Amino acid sequence: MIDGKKVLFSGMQATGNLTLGNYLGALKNWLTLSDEYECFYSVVDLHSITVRQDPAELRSRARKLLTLYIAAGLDPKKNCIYYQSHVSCHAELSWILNCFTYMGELNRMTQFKDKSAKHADNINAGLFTYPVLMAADILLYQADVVPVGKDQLQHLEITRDIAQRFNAIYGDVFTIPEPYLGKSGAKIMSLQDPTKKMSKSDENLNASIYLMDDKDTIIRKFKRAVTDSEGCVAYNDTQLGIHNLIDIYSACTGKTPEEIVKEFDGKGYGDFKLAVGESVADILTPLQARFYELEKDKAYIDGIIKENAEKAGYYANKTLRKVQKKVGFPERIR
Ligand code: ATP
Ligand code: LTN
Repeated sequence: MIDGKKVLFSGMQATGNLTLGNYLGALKNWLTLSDEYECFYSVVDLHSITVRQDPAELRSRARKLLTLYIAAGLDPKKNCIYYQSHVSCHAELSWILNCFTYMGELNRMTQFKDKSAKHADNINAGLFTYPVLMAADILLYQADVVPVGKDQLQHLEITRDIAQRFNAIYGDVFTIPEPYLGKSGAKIMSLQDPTKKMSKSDENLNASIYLMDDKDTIIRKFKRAVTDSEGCVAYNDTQLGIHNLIDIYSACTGKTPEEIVKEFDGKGYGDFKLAVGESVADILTPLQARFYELEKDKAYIDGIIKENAEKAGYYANKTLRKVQKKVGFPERIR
């Protein structure tokens, strides 16, 4: 608890350009939770170097991501928006938690298996202990809830196991976090293959809507979206492409799938796709305008970065000092 409020932690990696999936599945949920909780939203750059990065590009993407958090509507005065690498407690707690995590547990992580298959030439120890760093992120702030997509549930589970193991030995040190899975837009699928999730690392640029795509590009990508030959807008498990478009339209307009099916009764896919594209552009255009405005104001963004790193550092330090004491490190002499 901070000032009587429960604590929320979440983060995103600055790898690749954010997609509509990231926005509807993650960022949009963050916005709705930001009044109820004391929120920490991190740009998790320590995690990013588990795969090779170009240094200049990583720095630039990380700043863009941090700016996007604000452009998407997160108030940086109320939400602690910061770079993970600016708070060294993350790495320090991660080391300690490594000593309370078993190889066998980490071996089971599906993300590790997927990523090591994808980066077979660089299966580094950081990729293996990635979930421990994630546990450190969450536990440092004594987070009660962690909004994540389904793909991260396994990492949340290991975070809870590590915390419970630590608490069983040393007493109630860590809050045990709960995952938070949003309702609408839980999983946005690829526009080119509706059995696959929309992903920022998809090589097919038509498969994903990027948050920075202009209106014409958005409309064009929706026009090309893979559907089926049924020819009617219906919400079922066989018309996967249309199902996905209904989910997107619903998330952007607040209309229910039933209302949408009624709205497009008797109309062709062309009309529907155009409406979906327009509803997405209506959300992304103002977000982009805010982003470009913010990006110009270097001093303002720098101020936020500094202030929030200090705020995050204050809370993170409190937990880290407690943990260091519990495990038996000597007290600091002041
Ligand atoms: P990558 O393509 O590199 O695997 P990603 O697009 O899956 O990346 P992440 O950085 O792993 O993005 O995820 C950031 C957040 O966005 C997570 O909470 C994740 O669950 C959510 N997210 C990512 N893709 C989607 C999607 N298609 N639908 C809903 N949520 C998503
Ligand atoms: N692994 C997450 C990003 C992430 C995160 C976290 C999410 C790192 N640390 C702590 C929630 C809480 C991802 O790839 N989406």
